[in-house]
Amino acid sequence: MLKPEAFLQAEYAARFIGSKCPVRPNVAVVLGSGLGDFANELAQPSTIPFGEIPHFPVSTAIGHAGNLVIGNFVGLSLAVMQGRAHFYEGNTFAQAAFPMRVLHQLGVKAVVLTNAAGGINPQYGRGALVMVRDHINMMGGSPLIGPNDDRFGPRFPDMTYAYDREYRKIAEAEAKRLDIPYYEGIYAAMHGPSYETPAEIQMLARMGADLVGMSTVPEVIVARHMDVRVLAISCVTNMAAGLSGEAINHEEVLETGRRVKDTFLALLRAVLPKIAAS
Ligand code: CYT
Repeated sequence: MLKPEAFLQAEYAARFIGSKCPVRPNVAVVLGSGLGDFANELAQPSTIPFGEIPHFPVSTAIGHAGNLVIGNFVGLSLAVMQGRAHFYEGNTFAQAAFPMRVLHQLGVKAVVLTNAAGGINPQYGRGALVMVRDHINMMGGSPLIGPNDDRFGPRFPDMTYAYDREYRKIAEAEAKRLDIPYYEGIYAAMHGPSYETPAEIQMLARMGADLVGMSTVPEVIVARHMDVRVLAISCVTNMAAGLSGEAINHEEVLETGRRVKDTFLALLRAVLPKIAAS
């Protein structure tokens, strides 16, 4: 539910962050489960725990540090969210995506959203990197429900080009150049927190989904509401329920995230300057 006070709250949170940190970021990265180490790459970092930022939702998920880190990265001013808040943690969709509002207020025009996802497409394997081309929102709600605030964006935002084609092409070109295997796919978002059943995965497969996860979509909707450009990259941390003959556990999800960390880092290092310049 988009609350009438959200705009003022985003301004207030941005002013708080501005008081802690001299750098004005232009690009933001959100790091999913097991991928949080990228924040250590920033030079002259200012680290602010989510819990200190006014109105920020708190992330309790295991594998999420829960810090906003702002600093320099290969010549860019970058804001990195080490973890994110989810709907399944008891946040509304609008709360879960509120950090997008604050980042936009700070001057961010582009976000790179990363996540750990289950692989539905049988071509994928554990550790595969997938550039998200589109999504299917199966979470059962939207962060924009409620009176629209025209200061953020329109009542009915277009979602045709939610996942920026130019950014995706940049990411794919850089992956190719670095010899990093990648796929392009459609991400289905479920609200969780239980992993899906095999029958749900069969349903999602028939709908055309290649990946399944429990995040990202509220943030994409809110980013597009404000015309912030989006690149989303999923790491297939496990094959989805019923596809591998094994049960899914969060430890496996985190372990795969750690295993692909260096590859992911190399890709981000190559992609971020290019999307900042485009
Ligand atoms: N895996 C994951 N479903 C999965 O199978 N990381 C999220 C949702």
